Amino acid sequence: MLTLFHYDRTSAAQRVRLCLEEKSIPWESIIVDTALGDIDQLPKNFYELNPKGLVPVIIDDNLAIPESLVIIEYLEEKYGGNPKLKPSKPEDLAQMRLWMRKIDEGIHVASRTIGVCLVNRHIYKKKDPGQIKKYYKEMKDKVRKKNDQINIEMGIESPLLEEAMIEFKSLFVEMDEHLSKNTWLAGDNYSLADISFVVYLHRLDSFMMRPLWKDFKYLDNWYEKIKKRSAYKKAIYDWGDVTADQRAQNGKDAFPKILEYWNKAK
Ligand SMILES: N[C@@H](CCC(=O)N[C@@H](CS)C(=O)NCC(=O)O)C(=O)O
Repeated sequence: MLTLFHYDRTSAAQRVRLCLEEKSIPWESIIVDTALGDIDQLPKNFYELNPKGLVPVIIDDNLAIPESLVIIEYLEEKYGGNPKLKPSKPEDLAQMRLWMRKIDEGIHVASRTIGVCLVNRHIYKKKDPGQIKKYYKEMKDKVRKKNDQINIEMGIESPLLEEAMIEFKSLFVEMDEHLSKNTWLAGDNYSLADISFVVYLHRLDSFMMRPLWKDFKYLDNWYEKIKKRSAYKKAIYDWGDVTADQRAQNGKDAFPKILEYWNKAK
């Protein structure tokens, strides 16, 4: 059976779970949660599965695959079935991939920035400093490490947080404009593109930031529609989020500053 390494609230693994649940692919769960700063949670051979040491990773037929966007395309190709999550027309497929590229081009990093500035930095401060030092010593992605250092030090005053909000606003403007003329992001049906982005709306929503996009009605309707899918409940809500209360509280506290960044962005 397919194995997924993941934890409750990770946006990258949420999209893999969304895909697995949409297609009713049987899978078994292995929780690997280093996000609160405890690198000892990594299984011993984990770097062989993913040299970056991050989740999600799947193991399917003895093959280990990291990177959520690669995994979900693999699942679509390997398991097919219903619903089909990839458009058939080449032009729609190109559009799906163009949307998805934005994630690795900056959106995922922007999402981590928001998380570190609002929540992780507060959690890390309460941990044993030796443990956090080890966590960062082992971190393979140097850009991630550098960004985290700035975000931990500066919190909501971090210039990276302002950039992250600008990035999200420009994404949401583009999505809203597209969704004003189309039901889904790529082609006529729900696809991997929709799955890939909805997890970030869920993330911002968990920070109580949904009022930011209240005027983007096409985007908000799209979000509402996806949340009603039964796979969404299984993949997102049923797994929960151990940091939910802190996320909601810190998000509310930071909202005036977040709104200031949001309103400054074009
Ligand atoms: N580009 C990767 C990003 C993976 C990633 O950022 N994973 C995060 C969770 S969303 C993680 O493993 N975090 C653990 C940590 O921060 O220690 C993907 O799409 O799979």
